[in-house]
Amino acid sequence: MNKLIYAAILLAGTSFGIAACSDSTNENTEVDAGAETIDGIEISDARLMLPPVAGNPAAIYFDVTNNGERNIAFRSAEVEQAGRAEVHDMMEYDFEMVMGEAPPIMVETGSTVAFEPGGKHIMAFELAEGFGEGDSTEVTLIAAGNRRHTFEAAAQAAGDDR
Ligand SMILES: [Cu+2]
Repeated sequence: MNKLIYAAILLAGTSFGIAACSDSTNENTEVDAGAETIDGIEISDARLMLPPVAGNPAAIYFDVTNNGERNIAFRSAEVEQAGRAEVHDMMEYDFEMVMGEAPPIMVETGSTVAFEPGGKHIMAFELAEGFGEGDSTEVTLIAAGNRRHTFEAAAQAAGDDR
């Protein structure tokens, strides 16, 4: 019950509604659950920067472009090779820039939002044992209505060119 109310509030607060949700069920005809995509969403330059110290979280960067007809707000993320993931942004706190969990990230139709060092990123905690340079993982951006867009990100060693 609480979940339903929460979803209704989220839908009310964004510019897409029930129609957008029913669209996505029609699109999801692929068999592989890992190949979920949202029409019009394109990801480029995806990479996962391994932490300099093993056991620390990794940061995932990419550009997300919305060529679809509706604005879309991504609220959370999942990373296959990590125990959990959070969407982070840098914000000023006590005169210093610190990272913290970001509010839903709006990608307006026709625009690109950069997840990049010093800005928005996906933080991947508890990386799978043995996951390292040259490996890749599925990353899923999740929008309201549990619409999911999955892409691959390859791991780069800390200190590599970001
Ligand atoms: Cu972070």
